[in-house]
Amino acid sequence: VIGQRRLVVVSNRLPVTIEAAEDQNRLRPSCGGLVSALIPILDRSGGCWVGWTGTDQSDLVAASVSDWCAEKNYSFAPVFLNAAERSDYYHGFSNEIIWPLFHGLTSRCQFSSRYWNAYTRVNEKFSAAVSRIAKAGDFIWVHDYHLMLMAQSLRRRGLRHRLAYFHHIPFPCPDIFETLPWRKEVLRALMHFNVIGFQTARDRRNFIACLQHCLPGVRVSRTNQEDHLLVRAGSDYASVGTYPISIDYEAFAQVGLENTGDSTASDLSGTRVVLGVDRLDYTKGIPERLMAFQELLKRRPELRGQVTMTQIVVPSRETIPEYRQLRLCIETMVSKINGEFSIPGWIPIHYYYRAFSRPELIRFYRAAHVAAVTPLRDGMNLVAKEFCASRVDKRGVLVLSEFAGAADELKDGALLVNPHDTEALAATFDVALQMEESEQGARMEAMQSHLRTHDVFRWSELFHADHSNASDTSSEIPNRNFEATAAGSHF
Ligand code: ADQ
Repeated sequence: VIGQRRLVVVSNRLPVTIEAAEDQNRLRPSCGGLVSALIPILDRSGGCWVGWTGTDQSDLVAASVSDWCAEKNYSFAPVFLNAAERSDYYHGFSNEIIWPLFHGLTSRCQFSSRYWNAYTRVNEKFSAAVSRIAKAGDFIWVHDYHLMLMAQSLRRRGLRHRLAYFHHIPFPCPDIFETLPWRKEVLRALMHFNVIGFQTARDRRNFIACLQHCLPGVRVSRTNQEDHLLVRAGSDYASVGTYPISIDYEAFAQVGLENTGDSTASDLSGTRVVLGVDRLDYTKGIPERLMAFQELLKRRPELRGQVTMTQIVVPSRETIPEYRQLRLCIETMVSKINGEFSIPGWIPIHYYYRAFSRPELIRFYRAAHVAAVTPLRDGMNLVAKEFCASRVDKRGVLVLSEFAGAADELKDGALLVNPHDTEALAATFDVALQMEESEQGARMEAMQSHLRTHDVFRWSELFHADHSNASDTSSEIPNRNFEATAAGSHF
């Protein structure tokens, strides 16, 4: 319950991964930013999570996911997808169109109307699942780009709840967004939500600019909150705001304290460690980072034997050929660099391709001298925040891509870099490795003091408060000074 309302989270996947066996399914928690952020909220407030099981229709799976919740504060409402839906809605529209397009990588997009048709059908399917479980007064909170059409289809089903949407990934500028053949349909559907949240002011500005560019007649009005606007498109009104997502800060800080003095991971080799922790994805800039580390070893031969890179990759989207190719590319690079630079007793890159538990990840964070969080583009990036929260010793340097949403909040403490600039990235690793402890402490304190007060619970409370205040109908909108905005007006 959030406020007085039951929380209903809707996202593409449930937060569990199911490994099917003949007579029994094994379930384990999924890894990824959305799950990391929402689980602490559901743990605390209870509620219901509507999402795909990752499987076809199955009674056995339905029973397993319900068993999983038996000791939890929340329940699951499973959605099942068949092979065609998985291929065209998930692999196709979501992962081959929206994901690359919204990260600015248009050349990777495979536009197809078959994908679009499947996307609309699956959004309907999710709406049917929500309609089945929705009760009056629920706080229905839809998450991410897989489900941008949901409010429209819920309205068609007659649902009258206020509906909230949070967009976890970047929102592109009009020059990129306009290449989407279904640009108007997507924007019109989004405008059926009452509250729409973005990670950064830049994403929110891009969304408004896309509305102005693609939907003539859109009106925008400022509110008394700096980062919030009220938008009108036809008879639809939405409050559009910036809500940078965060982490359960104390959970990372406390595990860190329990582990003080525990020297695992990198300390084994006695070298200084540059750490990367990423989901397998081409947006995370892993090959670019490896290249920069190689450049550092070339440029500063005296660091050989002194510095190690630990790169952890959690498997993701493994059934998609592009992701399998990326894995191969990373593993080939790791092996080439290790082949070229290893000396007896020292290997330059320690590479792990698997998921770790929270305490294990925290040990890696604590043992690192430098965290290299260098995505080519990222909605937020929670690894950057988790690293800072784990550093109860106030040591360690965050090297952060200027294209991660987290850069907005952490720019005073992190060393910001352009991940495409190999030489600059190598030089930044060098600066980070040489940084005095006093400067490390001051920078870490600046980041921690922000994160301590801007944790994931605050994020959810702010969203909920705005959802509660949002207007249901146009008659509730106060007499505002809506600006008949031409494309190019800045908000
Ligand atoms: P992701 O792209 O999944 O999230 P991110 O925010 O970095 O990216 O979250 C990754 C999560 O996975 C972290 O919580 C991390 O601890 C976990 N993780 C990574 N490697 C792991 C491993 N080997 N074992 C276990 N856990 C691992 C999307 C957007 C982001 C946005 C989030 C939340 O792409 O930009 O920050 O949603 O909105």
